[in-house]
Amino acid sequence: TVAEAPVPRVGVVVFLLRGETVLLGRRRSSIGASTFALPGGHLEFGESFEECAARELKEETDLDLDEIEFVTVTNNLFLDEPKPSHYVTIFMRAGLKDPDQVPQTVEPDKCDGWGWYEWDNLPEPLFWPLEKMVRSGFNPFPNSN
Ligand code: 8DG
Ligand code: MG
Ligand code: MG
Repeated sequence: TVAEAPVPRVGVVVFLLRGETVLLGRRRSSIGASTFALPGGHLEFGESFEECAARELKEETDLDLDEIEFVTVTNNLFLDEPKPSHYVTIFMRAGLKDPDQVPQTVEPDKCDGWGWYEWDNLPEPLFWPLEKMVRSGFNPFPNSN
């Protein structure tokens, strides 16, 4: 079979905020393996950003989201990867429907586990699209910019 021409894909990821903290997990996926990243995944045909965010969070953490809203978008080229990729990444923000809900590692093949981190004490290394935003001074907490 002939390899298909690569195309840009859409990723939807979530700044899930709880008090002063944000949810991050260490990736096991090929792109960004062993770096800390936001939960999220690929936009499916016909989905809204909010629907994708809620679905991916449920699939990856079993958490239920509340007050999901769009924050920003970035264009990310992963051309040096074994399988070169291009993602338009949609960053959403949300809270927990139930603040006592605990994130589960539903996909241990894709993520080592989830943790809550303070924005000024983030783990390293961060997945570089997120690292780039942090370095530019971006802050996901409302009323902080
Ligand atoms: P799926 O099969 O569940 O749909 O996808 P996934 O396996 O969960 O996809 P993913 O890699 O977690 O997310 C899709 C892409 O989004 C990822 O390959 C690159 C882009 N992306 C960023 N930043 C981040 C981030 O902080 N977290 C996640 N999960 N993806 C990100 O550019
Ligand atoms: Mg996923
Ligand atoms: Mg994912």
